[in-house]
Amino acid sequence: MKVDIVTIFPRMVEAGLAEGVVGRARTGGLLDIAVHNLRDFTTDRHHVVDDVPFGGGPGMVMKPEPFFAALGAIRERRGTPDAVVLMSPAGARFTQAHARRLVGLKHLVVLCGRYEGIDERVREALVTEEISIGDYVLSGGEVPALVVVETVARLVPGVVGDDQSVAADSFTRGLLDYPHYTRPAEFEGRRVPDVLLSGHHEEIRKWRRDAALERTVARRPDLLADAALDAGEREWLSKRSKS
Ligand code: 9D3
Repeated sequence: MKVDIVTIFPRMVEAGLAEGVVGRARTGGLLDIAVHNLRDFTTDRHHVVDDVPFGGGPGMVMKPEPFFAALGAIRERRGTPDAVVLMSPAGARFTQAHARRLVGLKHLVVLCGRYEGIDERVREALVTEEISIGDYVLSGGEVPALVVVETVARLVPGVVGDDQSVAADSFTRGLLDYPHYTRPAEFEGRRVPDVLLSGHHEEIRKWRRDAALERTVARRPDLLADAALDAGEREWLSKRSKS
C-alpha cells in the first residue's frame, strides 16, 4: 500500500513512523509511505503556508496554493490517489470500520492541518473525506494522521507478524479483551486464575470469553449492540441481565 502524508512537521511524522510494527513494515517494503513537507511546495522566499482569515477573526488559515502544488507533485511522482483524507476536528470520528475500508485502497493521501483551519477550497477541490480521531482539541493533524496510518497499516497482510492476533483483536470481534497474565503464577500475593494454569483448553476458552463479555458489559456496554456474538453468548448476556 502507498501512503503520502503532507505536513509542516515532517520530522514529527517521520519519527512516529520509524519505530515498531510500522517502521519494520516500511523497511521491509510492505508499506510505501512518503512524508512531504508542505513548505517545499511554497514559492515565496519565506516558505509561508498561512495567512490571515478573510472576514477577520482570530488565528491564521492555511493557504490553498501549497496544498494544490503538493497534490500536483504527488500525482506526478506517485500517481493519482484513491482517496485524499484531511485530518480535521470537523471530520467523521475515526473507527476500526474506517480503517478496514481504507486498507482496501492502493494509494492514500493524508493532509495534516495546523492553525485555526484550512482554506475551504482545499476541501472542495482536493479532499475526498475528512476524519477526526475524537472529541478533544489537538494542535494539528499530525498525531491524528499517525493514528490513522498505524491503524490501517496493521491491517495490511504481513505487517503484524502474527495475523492470529489481528484476527483476535478486540475491535475485530467488537468486544474488549479478556485479562492477560504471565509468570510468575503468584506475584505479591495475587494469584493467576487456576483455570489458566490447568491446561484445559476448552475451559480456558470459556473463561476468556466470559471475562471479555463481563468486562465489556461493565465498561463499554455500547459495544454489545454491534458485537459479533454467537447464540450462546447472547444467551449468557440475557441470563446475566436477569440476575
Ligand atoms: C480550538 C480551535 N477550534 C475552534 C476555534 C478549531 C480547531 C482548529 C484546529 C481545533 C483544533 C485544531 C487542530 N486539530 C486538528 O487539526 C485535528 C484534530 C483534533 O484537534 N482533534 C481530533 N482529531 C483531529 S484531526 C485534526
